[in-house]
Amino acid sequence: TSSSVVDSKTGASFPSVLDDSRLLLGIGLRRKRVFGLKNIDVYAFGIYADDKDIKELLSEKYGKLSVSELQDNKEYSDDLLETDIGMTVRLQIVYGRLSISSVRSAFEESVGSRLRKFGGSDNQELLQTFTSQFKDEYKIPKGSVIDLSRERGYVLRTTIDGKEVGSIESKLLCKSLLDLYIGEEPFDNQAKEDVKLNLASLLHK
Ligand code: DAO
Ligand code: DAO
Ligand code: DAO
Repeated sequence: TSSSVVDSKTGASFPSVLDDSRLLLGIGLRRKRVFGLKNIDVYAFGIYADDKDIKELLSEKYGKLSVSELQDNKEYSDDLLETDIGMTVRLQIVYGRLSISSVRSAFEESVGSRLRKFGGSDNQELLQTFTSQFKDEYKIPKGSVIDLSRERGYVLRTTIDGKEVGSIESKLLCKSLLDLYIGEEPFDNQAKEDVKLNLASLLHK
C-alpha cells in the first residue's frame, strides 16, 4: 500500500512502510534549544522496524506478555536497543538553515553523550572518526530526507535523499543512535511510547 502518516506540527509525511518490510511505529519532533533561550524545530522523524525481524527475534521471549506488561519492562526496552532487528530512523529536515558544522557539533553532543553512557570515556576518537565524515559539501536544506538504518550485523547505513553516504559497522554506535529516539531520555517521549506500544501489539499478531 502507499498510505502515509502526516505530522501535524511540521507537515512532514512518512510512508507507513519502507523497503517493503519496515513498518512505521512512531513519529516525533527533534527540537533544540539555541542560545539558551529559544527552541527551534530541527527535524521531524519516523521510527521503523522490520516486521519479520521483530517476530523472529522477540516473539519467543516476549510474545506471552501483555501489552501493558511490556510497557513497564526494562529488559524489553534494552532488547529493542541491542537486538539485531532491522530499524530505520527517517529524518525530515524542517529547519531551513542547517549547516554541516552545526550538524557535526549537535552530533558530538547528542550521540557523544550516549557513547560515553554506554561505552565508557575513551570514545572521543571514535566520535571524531564519524563526524569527520560529515563532509562540508553536503547540503541538507529544508525537506531533505536522511535515513539512518540499522542493517543486520549492526551496520549503520546513512542515506541523504536516497543516496548512500556511508556505512559503518558498530554495535555501540547503533545503540547510541537509537537511544536518542527510544532510550531513557528520548527527544520526543510520545514517539517513544508509540513505538513501544506498536511493537508490543505487533508481537501479538
Ligand atoms: O546554529 O543556527 C544554528 C542552530 C542550529 C541548530 C542545529 C541543530 C542540529 C541538530 C542535528 C541535525 C541532524 C540532521
Ligand atoms: O539529532 O542530535 C541529533 C542526532 C542526529 C543524527 C544525525 C546524523 C546525520 C548524519 C548525516 C549528516 C550528513 C551531513
Ligand atoms: O564516505 O566513507 C564515507 C563515510 C561517510 C559517512 C557519512 C555519514 C556517516 C554517518 C554515521 C553515523 C550516522 C548516525
